[in-house]
Amino acid sequence: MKNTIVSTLALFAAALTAQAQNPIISHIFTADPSPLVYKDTLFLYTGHDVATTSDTNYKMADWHVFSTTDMATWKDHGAPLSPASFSWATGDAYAAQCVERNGKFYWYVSTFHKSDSISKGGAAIGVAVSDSPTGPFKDAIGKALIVNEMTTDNKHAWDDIDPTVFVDDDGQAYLFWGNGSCKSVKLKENMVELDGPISTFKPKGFIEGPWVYKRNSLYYLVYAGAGTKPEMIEYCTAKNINGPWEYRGIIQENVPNSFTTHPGIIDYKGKSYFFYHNGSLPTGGSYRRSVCVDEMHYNADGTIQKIVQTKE
Ligand code: FUB
Repeated sequence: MKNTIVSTLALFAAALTAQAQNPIISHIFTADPSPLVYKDTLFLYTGHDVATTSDTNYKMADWHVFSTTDMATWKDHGAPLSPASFSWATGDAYAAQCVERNGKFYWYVSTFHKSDSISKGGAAIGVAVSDSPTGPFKDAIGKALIVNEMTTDNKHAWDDIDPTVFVDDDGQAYLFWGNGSCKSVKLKENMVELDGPISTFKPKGFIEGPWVYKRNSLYYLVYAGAGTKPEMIEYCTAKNINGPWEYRGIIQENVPNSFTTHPGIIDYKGKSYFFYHNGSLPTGGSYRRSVCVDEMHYNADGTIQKIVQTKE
């Protein structure tokens, strides 16, 4: 009887909490969250930091998938994709986003191009495809979708990272990405070919990590910016996906113990959620980050209220 009461109370407490403690993934280090709702499930695609505490740069081995149906328990589906899945790629698994279209799942990733006849190397964006949100995924086109070149001083150019894909109500898909400036291009209906010229623009404070979506006919461009360092999350809105983008302010201040943060926004079961990462796990830091989530709220005019970062 006593056990029954204890477990009933535990269930009641869990229902009241209805959200896991932050960071929501604690058995590995995760970064650059990208949520996707498919049917009744929220899938979360993340990067995977494997740097040691003495490393002074990123080491990101692969991309992971997690899922939840209650925002409290997260199932780890492993790492169905890594730079090694792309024959043309080498190096680290930077930020990525998976979107669904017509029952297929397209995972846009940032990594690096090998030095070959196509490129002298540098940041590049690829796309993998699967019939299932948890994979198996394979390179959709056998080459980079967006490929950069070394700069003249032989350093990697950083422009071509952090893809986000948005499919508008009329079916037109757009790829946004960038570091330093933001770039956008239309995608063909097959989701794996560009459909027109690339536009480049500079939202106020923009550093990297764009996330594009639409709510009540208003387009949102949320990104990691640097009003001060380390990064904060800022955003613009527009009545047209091609802009002009109006700067609307900061929605998340610096996060604990990480230079970067990275937005991922989704509505699920009647609530809006803001995913990001910080370095708050024991032994965590800028290269050992952890994905978190907090509820987000809009004002009546569509502006976003400041995110309250919680531990629970
Ligand atoms: O995870 C590596 C880089 O850090 C991402 O590409 C950026 O958005 C930042 O989160």
